[in-house]
Amino acid sequence: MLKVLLASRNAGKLREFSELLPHLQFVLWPKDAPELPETGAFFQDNALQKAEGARAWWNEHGTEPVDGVLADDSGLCVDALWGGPGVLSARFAPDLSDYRLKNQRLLSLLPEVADRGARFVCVLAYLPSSGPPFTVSGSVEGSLAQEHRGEGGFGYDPIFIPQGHTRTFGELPSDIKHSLSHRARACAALKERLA
Ligand code: ITT
Repeated sequence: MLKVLLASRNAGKLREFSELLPHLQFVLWPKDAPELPETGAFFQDNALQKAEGARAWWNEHGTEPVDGVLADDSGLCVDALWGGPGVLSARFAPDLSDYRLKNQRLLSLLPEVADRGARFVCVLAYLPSSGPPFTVSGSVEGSLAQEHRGEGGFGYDPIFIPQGHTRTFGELPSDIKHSLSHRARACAALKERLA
């Protein structure tokens, strides 16, 4: 079983990775480790930057050897907001800590008649202990709900309705999210590359 350092502090992502990639043994990013910078303009840049930052820190401070380092950069891209908040999804509305309020703020930015099209995007960067790094990605098309609906998932899930459904990711069971989400698709591509 590959032992992989998961360079993320997002509890929602951690839960999904353990469900989507049960054949990997994850080593979690320690609580006392530094915040990993993500200053790029694209998901791919940020995923690689986080993975490289994590590997450099782990090489010096790590407590056990790992076979690889995995980082995820993801976000919600809204058509009527020119693709925003996109790579800035984690930093949207920094004055609000509660996602119910963040989601209301985001929805309030859309004019009533606006196109509600949106997609979730996920880029994973993998750095093997030997061999070249690579990235894989996944996305899911959908639309924005009129209001925050459901308590499942995390982040923007309660305002995102995947194409072909009427319920938000916050309302749908996690196995449905895992059958079509941006992260599930990126994880399927990662699995194929690691095989
Ligand atoms: P790490 O960098 O530690 O992994 P982060 O939360 O800062 O955690 P990102 O920079 O990739 O991660 O930000 C992605 C944001 O997009 C995340 O904070 C959520 O708000 C949102 N997001 C990503 N995937 C999501 C999903 O599956 N469901 C709901 N929201 C999601």
